[in-house]
Amino acid sequence: MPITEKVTLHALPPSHPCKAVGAALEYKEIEYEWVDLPYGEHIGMMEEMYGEGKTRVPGLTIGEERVHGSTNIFQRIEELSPEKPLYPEGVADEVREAELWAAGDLQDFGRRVCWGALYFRPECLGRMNGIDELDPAGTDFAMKFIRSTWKYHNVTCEKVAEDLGRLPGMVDQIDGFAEAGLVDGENPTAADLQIGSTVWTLATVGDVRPVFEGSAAARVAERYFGEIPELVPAGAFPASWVKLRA
Ligand SMILES: N[C@@H](CCC(=O)N[C@@H](CS)C(=O)NCC(=O)O)C(=O)O
Repeated sequence: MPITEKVTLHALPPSHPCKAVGAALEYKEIEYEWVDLPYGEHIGMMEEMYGEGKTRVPGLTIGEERVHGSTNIFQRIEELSPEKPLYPEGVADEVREAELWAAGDLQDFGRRVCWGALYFRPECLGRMNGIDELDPAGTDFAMKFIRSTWKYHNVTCEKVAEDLGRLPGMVDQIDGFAEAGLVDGENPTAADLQIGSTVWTLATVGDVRPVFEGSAAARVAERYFGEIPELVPAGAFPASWVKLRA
């Protein structure tokens, strides 16, 4: 049964789970409006729409219905629009498990590595909006903002170095998902879209791009989210932190 009610995705522009939801709606051919909320004000606006404590994006309204969080949204649109399944028969539970991992562990990892790299190259913060290099005043602002993200996401150099050490294993794990038929097949699964959107974001960091080379993770990121620009040039992290795949 096609969805006939108005569908609106409440998002923040660089958010990887929002991009995953957008890609799922497009794949399902569900017409929707993407609404970017103003950063900062998004907290109150989200709570007003989705309920107390639901401050983060994405949220999806389907007529009067409110669905909060990417994994709830994926599940709901699958129920409402089961054609072109995101959880294919036979591997549905395994796909869901891989999706939950991607929306949890991998997503957080993406935040720490990206904000981690930008700390060392704050003048690159505008690149996601097409500004190649911020001017000195812009860089002052960027430094303050990036420091606030470190505090918010509990980023430390110790954690980032540990994350970078774990990354080759995570890329291998995604190759394992591909071998098990959970991702990188003919049609996208929920796991493809959740993994792909975070890997796309991660691979904008020049230092970690080589870790993805030739992997299923890189293939799904590019296939579903397009060519990956280098937003933070290689050399941001101390070289000894970066580990390649064996
Ligand atoms: N795992 C959740 C994560 C939601 C989340 O952390 N969203 C971020 C954007 S990627 C957000 O709203 N950040 C702003 C904030 O925390 O206030 C999901 O997939 O829905």
